[in-house]
Amino acid sequence: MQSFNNYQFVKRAILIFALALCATSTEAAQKQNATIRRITNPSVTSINIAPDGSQTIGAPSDLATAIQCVSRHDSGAVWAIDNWILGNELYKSYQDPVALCGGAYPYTVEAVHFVLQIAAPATLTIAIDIEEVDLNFLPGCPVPGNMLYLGALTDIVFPTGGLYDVTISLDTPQVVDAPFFIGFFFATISDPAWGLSLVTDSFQVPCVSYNIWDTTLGYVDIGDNLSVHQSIYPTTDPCYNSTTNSATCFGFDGRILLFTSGTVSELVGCCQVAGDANHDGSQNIADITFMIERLFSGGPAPACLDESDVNADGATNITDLTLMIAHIFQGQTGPICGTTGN
Ligand SMILES: [Ca+2]
Ligand SMILES: [Ca+2]
Repeated sequence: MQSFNNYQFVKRAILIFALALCATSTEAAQKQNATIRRITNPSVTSINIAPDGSQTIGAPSDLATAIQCVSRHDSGAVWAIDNWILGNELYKSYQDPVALCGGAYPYTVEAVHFVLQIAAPATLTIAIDIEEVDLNFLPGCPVPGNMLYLGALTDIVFPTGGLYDVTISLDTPQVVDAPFFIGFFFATISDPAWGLSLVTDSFQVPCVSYNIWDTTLGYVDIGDNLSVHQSIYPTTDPCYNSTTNSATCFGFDGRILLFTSGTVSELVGCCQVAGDANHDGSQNIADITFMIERLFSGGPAPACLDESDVNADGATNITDLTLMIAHIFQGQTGPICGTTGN
């Protein structure tokens, strides 16, 4: 354990040292070159990084369904922000998978996912991290707080230009008891020839996506970056030109495509409507659909497990589904509130 702690300390020291090297004026000036492009008909290549750092390339897939990820939010349009990633900087994303998917904390973080677009082959060195939420630093706006997990620096090989969905599995799954931040650190200094682009969706939400490239500016909220915007740009307009499909400043219209996947806990001892598997207050065929998806397709966890345990035997399985089908379609007696929480 002692050697592990020392290892973690050294890695953190490297990150802090790297950030300290950032130069405020130079980096801010480079950010002024950022432009925004709409990515249409994205063809995505999946890159999976195992805990040992080994890399596997998957088949191209649709961005919205590329991975089973409980915190994913990229159902809208996708934007590439060019000339923004400099390297030697941090990107962060607020995560509340329980609010998104139901269930309860604690939540076990198993992998971190992010999307990048690149114009040419490149190798990037990246580390992923998890932080607590700090609610005191900026009133009304959560920012990353104490670090909970810091992965090893990992080389990711992008074999050719394209849109990449990168999955990095944690070497040890991390259990969190509340919303949290995840992030990645670009150790590599970006080469303009790579055409490396940050990717966002089209839902502008403040206090969710952050970038930090120097310690003076601190965290820059890319969903509400007015103060930084005004400091380095002559106008506050988003500057996006729909005719030319381009922009001359960073009116970032979305959240960084930076997600986590893992497992929510299931609520117990909470039954209000027996058989109300989807916890919407009524008992009907939608609950059967919910149970089928949960049992056979990796669907979301029920908000209240006892409402899915319709034969009250303390377990949720196909027997409960069978009973619900018989009840809804054949009028069979039941269901009753489950006992998983007792
Ligand atoms: Ca229901
Ligand atoms: Ca049962």
